[in-house]
Amino acid sequence: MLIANRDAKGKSTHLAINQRLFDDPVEDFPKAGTTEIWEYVNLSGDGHAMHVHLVQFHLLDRQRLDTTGYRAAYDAWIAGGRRPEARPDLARHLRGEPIAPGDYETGRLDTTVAQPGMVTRIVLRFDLPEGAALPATYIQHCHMLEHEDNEMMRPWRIIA
Ligand SMILES: [Cu+2]
Repeated sequence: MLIANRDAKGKSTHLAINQRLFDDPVEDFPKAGTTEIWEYVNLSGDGHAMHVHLVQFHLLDRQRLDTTGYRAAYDAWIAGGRRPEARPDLARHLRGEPIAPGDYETGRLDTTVAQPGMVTRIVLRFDLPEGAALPATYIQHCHMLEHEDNEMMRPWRIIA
């Protein structure tokens, strides 16, 4: 999940996840019952308190990245039509080794800080509440009010 300013002026409250707005079509379809690693790639200058509804997760690690290079590659990918096979390779932009979570953030979480200039990796299992029907829509968002109210929120659609 890319966290970045979405306007040319770079307003710190005008951020987006994957350069999409909340009401844009769902693009992420985890399968119910699967365990997945998701990455928050924070290209903005601030930390963001990323919060996931209905699923608790563990913080796996964080790793620095070359934000300028990755932003250029990502913007070029968007300009080229977001073809899945042409998605920029995040691994090429990573810098240094993964950094383990702090002692205070090793338990089950529903919120973690995506630090600026870093990839923050979380591990989550997409379990469904008893009796829930598929497909189900789960939400993730930044918990800073000015951000979540300015579209820094995206759905996941959980499928069978
Ligand atoms: Cu935020």
